[in-house]
Amino acid sequence: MSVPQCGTLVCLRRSERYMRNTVTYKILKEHLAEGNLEKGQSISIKIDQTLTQDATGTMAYLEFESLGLDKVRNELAVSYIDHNTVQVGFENADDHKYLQSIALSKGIVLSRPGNGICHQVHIERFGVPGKTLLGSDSHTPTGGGIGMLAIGAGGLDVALAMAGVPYSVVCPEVIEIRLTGKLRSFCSAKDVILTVLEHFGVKGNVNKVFEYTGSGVASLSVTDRATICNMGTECGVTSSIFPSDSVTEKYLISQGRGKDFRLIAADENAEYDGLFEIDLSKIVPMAACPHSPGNVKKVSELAGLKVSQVLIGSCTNSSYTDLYMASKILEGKTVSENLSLGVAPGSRHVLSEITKDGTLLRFIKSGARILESACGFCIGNSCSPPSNGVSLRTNNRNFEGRSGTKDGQVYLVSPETAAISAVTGVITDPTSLACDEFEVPVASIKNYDDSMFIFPVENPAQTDIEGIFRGPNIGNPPVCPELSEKLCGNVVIKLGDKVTTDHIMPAGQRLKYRSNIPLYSTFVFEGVDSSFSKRCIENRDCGKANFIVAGASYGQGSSREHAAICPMFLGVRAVFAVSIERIHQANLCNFGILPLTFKNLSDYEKIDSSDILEISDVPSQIKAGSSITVNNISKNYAFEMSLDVSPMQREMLLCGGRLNQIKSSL
Ligand code: MIC
Ligand code: SF4
Repeated sequence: MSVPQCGTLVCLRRSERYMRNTVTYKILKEHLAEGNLEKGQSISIKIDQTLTQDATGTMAYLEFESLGLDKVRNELAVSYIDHNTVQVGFENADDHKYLQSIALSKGIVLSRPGNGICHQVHIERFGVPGKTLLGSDSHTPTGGGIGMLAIGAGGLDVALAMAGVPYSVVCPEVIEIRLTGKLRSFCSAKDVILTVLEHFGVKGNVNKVFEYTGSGVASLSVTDRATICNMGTECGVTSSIFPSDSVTEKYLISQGRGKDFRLIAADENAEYDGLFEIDLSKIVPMAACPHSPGNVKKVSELAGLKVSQVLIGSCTNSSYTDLYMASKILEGKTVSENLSLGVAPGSRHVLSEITKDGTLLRFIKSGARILESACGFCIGNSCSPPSNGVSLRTNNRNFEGRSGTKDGQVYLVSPETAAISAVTGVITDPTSLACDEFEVPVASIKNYDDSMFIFPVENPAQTDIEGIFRGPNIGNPPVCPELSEKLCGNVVIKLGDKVTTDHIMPAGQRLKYRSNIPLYSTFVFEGVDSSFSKRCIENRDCGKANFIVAGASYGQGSSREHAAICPMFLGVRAVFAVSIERIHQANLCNFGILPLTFKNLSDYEKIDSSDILEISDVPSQIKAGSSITVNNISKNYAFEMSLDVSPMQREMLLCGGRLNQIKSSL
């Protein structure tokens, strides 16, 4: 059977009207603090809400502490504990205590471990259409599902937003993704975003927002929309957003938060920088194949591949609807004896809902292993697949080694594809199911149980935790070195394209060292080149600079600022790359590392690992403009790199990083 074509990309010429009339620009305009809403220009926007999670949160709060403020200054700050919930050793437990105590002291809402994954819970309890949200997690744009302009950033940027400092960002291009039609049975939101990824890929989409429009939007629930916005991150966009409509209103009412509803839609005459049209009725089940979310194929092309493991959950696909659908597919069947099925509900609320309607029982009867409502397998801290095993997962990232098994073959699929494949033991197209679609009951919450949040109190001294707790794993906030007149040193590593922050700073079993920079730094590029940190330390200790050379799309994936802080600690002073992803570029600037991009691709080809490079008159070259002259001492030639940074980033590089720059101005 030939598969219908479902998407077309059309480029439009930009007109002045688009700025006023898209959802993105309406929200940006309401929040504009500095600059003009001209695409490509540097602007600053007021941030209403912030979120952190524990893996990035400890550092973000150490940085916030170093600003010396009594309380957070933004409307709402929420600290979630959802990533490091595996407590082998004292480190994670100590970090949780630190997070609880700092939240209490600074006026931050704490979501306790067990309450669920930050993005799922934030949509449920705090997301408000039309507001801005900055989160120290790259999947913060999940909030776009409820009509928020939600952006992922490094911990320091979030710390500053909590201090009331406007967030600086490049005014984005807005790409319209126009949806028509309605999804067919057993095709879902995950298949939509995988179709988007198939077209846009994982690089080349920096400084864009994907804005969803069209008659098909109304057929998608808020959690479907959240799934789509969540994985827009994999394309590298600044954010993704849906309008706020009657579906949003119903969702908020179902969460007991009808008062937070506000209608936001693009005007009829809104114009965009590009258009991608998707007829939902032509969407087919899709899968992202190893080892990139952009390596997308149709499930039908993969059918029959033997599977060792199936995992349903993560911030992408762990809503009530996702779990209900998967459980109905599993009903009355037992998972194949050659594989293991795990299910992690996205929140405590989802977990409690599925206990009421038979969903949980259907999972248990099918032989599924019920996992904690947390990131768990997605961040590689549990459920690693067997060697070379095929793992089918509903999460958003399948970078090599992220699962904890270096040669694990991770495929990203919808809950429907995951569930049917768990029964057959091989990759199976769910549309081959010979039955009608199941009606998903609409959950209506009378009394949402907020008891696993700890809300700020007037007088923190009256509570149990006195002062701020610091275990031995918690270090001090990082200190950036002063900028030198001359940088001279070795290329310590030469990398190819699409190096992710998981390559730079592994998570999984190393995640518990997030609060201990000297120790965590010893694992930089661990899986790529195990002697990297040792070489860097030797060079650093004899006063030499370390340089990283990389191909296109360096630093894609996670927002973890540790991928900049730890290299900085090891003496890395500049990254020379073909291109650098948005959040990582900002993190490099925040920690005083020069983010340089090649003007000529041939210069990338010419450099070899261990070449000695020299940059003279560094401060004056940074001040002078966007070109930096570099000498390759080993090969005796000079070449030009671009320093493509905003005026504020230029300032912070001159100060040796953002922390140094900001302290004096608060
Ligand atoms: C991820 O999915 O990679 C993470 C773990 O959520 C990260 C944050 C982190 O590294 O702590 C992210 O997406 O930003
Ligand atoms: Fe957690 Fe995975 Fe979502 Fe990151 S992508 S927030 S690790 S569930």
